[in-house]
Amino acid sequence: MNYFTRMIIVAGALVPSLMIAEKSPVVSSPKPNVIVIMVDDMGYGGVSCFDNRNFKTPEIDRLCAEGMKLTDFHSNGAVCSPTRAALMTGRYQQRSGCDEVVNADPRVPMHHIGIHADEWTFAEAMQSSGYATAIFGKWHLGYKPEFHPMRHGFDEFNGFISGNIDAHSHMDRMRVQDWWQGEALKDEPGYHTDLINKHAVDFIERHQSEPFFLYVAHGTPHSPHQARASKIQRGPDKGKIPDWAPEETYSKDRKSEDWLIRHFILPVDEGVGQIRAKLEELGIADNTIVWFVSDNGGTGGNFTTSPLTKGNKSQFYEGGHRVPGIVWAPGRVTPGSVSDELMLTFDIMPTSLDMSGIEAPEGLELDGVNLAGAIFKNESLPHKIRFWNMGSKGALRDGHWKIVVSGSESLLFDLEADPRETKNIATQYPERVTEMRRVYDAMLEETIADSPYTKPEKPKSKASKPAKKKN
Ligand SMILES: [Ca+2]
Repeated sequence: MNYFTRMIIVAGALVPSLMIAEKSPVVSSPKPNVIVIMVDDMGYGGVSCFDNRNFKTPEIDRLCAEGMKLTDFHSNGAVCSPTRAALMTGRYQQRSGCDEVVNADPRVPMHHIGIHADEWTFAEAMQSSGYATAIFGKWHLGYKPEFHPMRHGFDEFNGFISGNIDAHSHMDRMRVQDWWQGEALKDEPGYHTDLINKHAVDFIERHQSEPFFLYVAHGTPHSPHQARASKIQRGPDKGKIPDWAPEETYSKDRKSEDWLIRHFILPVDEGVGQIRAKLEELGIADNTIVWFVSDNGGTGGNFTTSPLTKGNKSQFYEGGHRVPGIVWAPGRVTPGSVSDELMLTFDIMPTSLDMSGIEAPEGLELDGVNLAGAIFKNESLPHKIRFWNMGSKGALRDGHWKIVVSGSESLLFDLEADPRETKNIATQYPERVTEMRRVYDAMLEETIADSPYTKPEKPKSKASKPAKKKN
């Protein structure tokens, strides 16, 4: 049991007896349904079954209590687009050239990059195997028509391309209307989370008798932070409360520090409950696997960071990429089980492909691994080394050892002895640091070589500054 499991149990979020529940048999069923629910900018402190000390998230907690809690689950990126590229390709985001945030501003070079037509995506793989496929919510993998989700294996799309939109007016931060229905830019009135939930449940209902792959990509709790009854922040109706806004029910105390975030996150929690209830109502829960993950760590402004982890979004300390991870699969996953195995976003695709009997095209090697043994049988995974990078910053994990890289500097942490990364012990282990840095540099060089893009050179005066983290 590692520090994170221990601390979570101490915090009372899990009943320890659940952890020793008997193993469930693995049900062998062809083409199980796959649902990936991805929240945006939610750190370890975002849900109460992990470390939310401010309020409860009952439906997500129920998913966790009935499924497996992944205590060492990490987003591939410390910001939005890179993690989403890794999810969609099963590979390090450097290979698809989507290793930085796709920017909403057309004057910025990173506005024009996106997921290349040559990529073999998660959705394409599932679609080609007879799955109905849909994404509802945030795409954030490029603005050009060739980057659109409908060109990358999705049959259906209701949502947005940008890194964030106004929850009501659906305008991005450049004040551009950004709500799509399929390939058409066409608004739908409603609070973004409610629209995503509605479409997800409707899609499940319509495809109950065939295998489906559903990507539920919430824009919450990314800024702008808006509850259902919050004012519109962007567009001609700025300052108004939308007609459709219902009365808030979770708390009347608007003075409470977490009021806004509570009312922002709990509609997502409701949606998780609606999805689970619909699967059970239709009798397809035992042939469905639901993943609940975040795309990067929390921000100070959304109160989802956790004192169990250091740092936050855009950083390569644990707070930037160690995120809540849950897998729920009745009959397959032991209820209340916990896995301390190191897992990353890009492992979800190879795990799903294996379960559905889909093989990658010849010559294509995925970086992610099949997690089936860990999540269905609670087995240990083979040892693996993992890296994170954006610009001049990054990290490398080798077992419980981790280096955090900034330019030419490498800090060393022992996550077993020091999970909060408080003591840089690089000077005590110079040979280990040198070797881990060598591996980091080699992995970065090898993956970037696959990128279809030549990155624009950054002005030298800014080379040592932190990478832009907007969005
Ligand atoms: Ca994000």
